[in-house]
Amino acid sequence: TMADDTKPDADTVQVLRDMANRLRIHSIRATCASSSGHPTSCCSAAEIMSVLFFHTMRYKPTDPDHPDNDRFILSKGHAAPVLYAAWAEVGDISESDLLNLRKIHCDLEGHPTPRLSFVDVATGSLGQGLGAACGMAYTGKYFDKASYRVFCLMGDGESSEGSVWEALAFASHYNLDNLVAVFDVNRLGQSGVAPLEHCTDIYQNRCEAFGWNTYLVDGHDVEALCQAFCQAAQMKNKPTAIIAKTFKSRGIPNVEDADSWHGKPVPKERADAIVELIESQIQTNKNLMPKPPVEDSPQISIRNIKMTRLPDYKVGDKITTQKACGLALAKLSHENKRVIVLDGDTKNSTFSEIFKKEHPERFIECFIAEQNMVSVALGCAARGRTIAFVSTFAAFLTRAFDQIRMGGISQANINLIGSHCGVSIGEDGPSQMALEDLAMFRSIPNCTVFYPSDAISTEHAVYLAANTKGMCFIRISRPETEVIYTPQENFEIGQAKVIRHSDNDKITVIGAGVTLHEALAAADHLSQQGIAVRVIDPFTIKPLDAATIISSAKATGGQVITVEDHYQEGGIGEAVCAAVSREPDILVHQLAVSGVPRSGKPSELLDMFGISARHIIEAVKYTLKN
Ligand SMILES: Cc1ncc(C[n+]2csc(CCOP(=O)(O)OP(=O)(O)O)c2C)c(N)n1
Ligand SMILES: *[C@@H]1O[C@H](CO)[C@@H](O)[C@H](O)[C@H]1NC(C)=O
Ligand SMILES: *[C@@H]1O[C@H](CO)[C@@H](O)[C@H](O)[C@H]1NC(C)=O
Repeated sequence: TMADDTKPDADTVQVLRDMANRLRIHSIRATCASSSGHPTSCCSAAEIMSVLFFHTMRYKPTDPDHPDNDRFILSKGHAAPVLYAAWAEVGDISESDLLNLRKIHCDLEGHPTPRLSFVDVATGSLGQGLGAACGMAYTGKYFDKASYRVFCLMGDGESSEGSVWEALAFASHYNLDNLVAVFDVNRLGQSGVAPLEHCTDIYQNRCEAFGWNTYLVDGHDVEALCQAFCQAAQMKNKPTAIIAKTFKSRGIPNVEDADSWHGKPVPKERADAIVELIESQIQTNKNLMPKPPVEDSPQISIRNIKMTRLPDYKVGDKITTQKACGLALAKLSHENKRVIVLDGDTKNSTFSEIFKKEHPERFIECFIAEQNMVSVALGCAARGRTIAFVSTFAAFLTRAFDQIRMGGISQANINLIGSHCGVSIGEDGPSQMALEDLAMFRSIPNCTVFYPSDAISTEHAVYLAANTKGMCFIRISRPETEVIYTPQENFEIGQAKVIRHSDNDKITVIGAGVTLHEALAAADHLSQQGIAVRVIDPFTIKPLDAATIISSAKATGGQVITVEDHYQEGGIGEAVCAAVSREPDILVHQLAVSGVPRSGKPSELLDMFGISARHIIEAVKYTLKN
């Protein structure tokens, strides 16, 4: 009954207190064993963790990633030992394994990663957990329409991150009443005090200003915590913030609330005495079991999505890959109910509005908060609940690079679509031009990077991304370009297309997006002068089809020209150089954008920045002369 939930009986209160102290002891022991880690950050949160894991949250202890379970995100990821301690007390980790914290063969890493079944998203880069929690809560409320709830534990220091406030705004805008954020206000950060110290009322006022229901509690009072969590569960239409006043290193004499103890294990020679003191406060050895979840999330499948109709374009049609991408998402939406799209107020530029028109209930407007948008997508995709596509200008994804990087560490299944790449967007000028995005996404482990050059290949890129594990990036362009493939053409990741070739090709030109069309124009021009050029569309920049590139290069005298609407650093040319680096007889000449571009017509910019057909023709002639 509700009365039971609100007011745990005296026995339960004592067991929860004792559990908090057990979590402290595990955290102290584990960090001593590894001679590193953050026991002091664990100790401030011990009661919060005890109450969440043994009183509030509903989940299956033997099945940590069950879809019906309540979710927990440790946004202050450096407190990982207390999370591992909780799962040890639940029974999912052996107590002896806790002492392998941070060791090379143990998955109990310094900060949580999804190598562990109870971790949905990697944390440790501060300020990102709440955004992911928002994605899980949005998914629970609007897609799964299920009972599970989402809890996120944050530090006061990390709350200086702007991304925290992006997430706070998102959660109240979407009435995420299944979401609870706990602020562990222990006054201290890493190198000194957090800016608001113990002014918990300021946190409360700010959260209320952001539209949240709030409770101020003593974060070491398990009864107060139980009550606040229970009240949060009754709250309709608003997310709840629990502002918990705590003390860093709580329970460790001379260390509690003291400066200069962040990220330090207690001195080895004091560890036994500290543990004995904490142990002496434990009065019970009763074990609590978590409440089982309500089993009401739907059975879903997100695998093996088929293209049931061929693409509806004819060779020679003119359409931008941006529009083709929006149309492809709309088409994909009919093949699987769990396809969702997130956009950051650019839906009528990226054409994701075409998807929205078909399925408004599966479109999340994330407003102009790209970091949060990426974190929300990570949360939506966690536990395989959705196939999430994020779309915005590729240039604006760069501000979410840290979130993207953390998505890579999470081995997350999200798909990012970056529009308006390169100087070819024209008049809007350099602030809107993505010229670094390939470098960024190529550097993400296991990220598949698609760079389609026409509408047909764009549609295939979208379908392949939906079916590909790990992160995918699709780079799409603003100018209209001709459809060059037939509807029957088949596309595979890592398989380039040789789209122009003859027996006496003198050189291989590799372009993608608009520059592929420049390369084709150059090849046409050169063929009139009797110079045959081989032209390759790489389709995916990562993985890159090295075999096709090398065999083409060898067939054309070892001469290769790359041309890209991107900076040289980290772009297609460098990817090709890496692919041929063990081939002594292949020479790569790179054409890429350099310097700071400006406003102008797309064709003027392609020419001014050295990547137009004219420059390709010049480069071919220069190469063949030398
Ligand atoms: C984005 C980011 N910046 C800096 C750090 C380094 N760092 C790790 S913990 C920490 C202090 C965190 O303070 P707080 O959020 O109050 O957590 P506490 O340990 O006090 O509970 C810092 C600066 C980080 N992990 N992530
Ligand atoms: C997007 O929509 C707004 C509102 O209808 C309109 O003013 C704007 O011009 C549109 N932008 C583009 C690029 O179509
Ligand atoms: C991820 O990348 C590593 C290193 O390149 C590779 O060995 C592995 O096969 C990749 N995994 C997947 C699923 O692509």
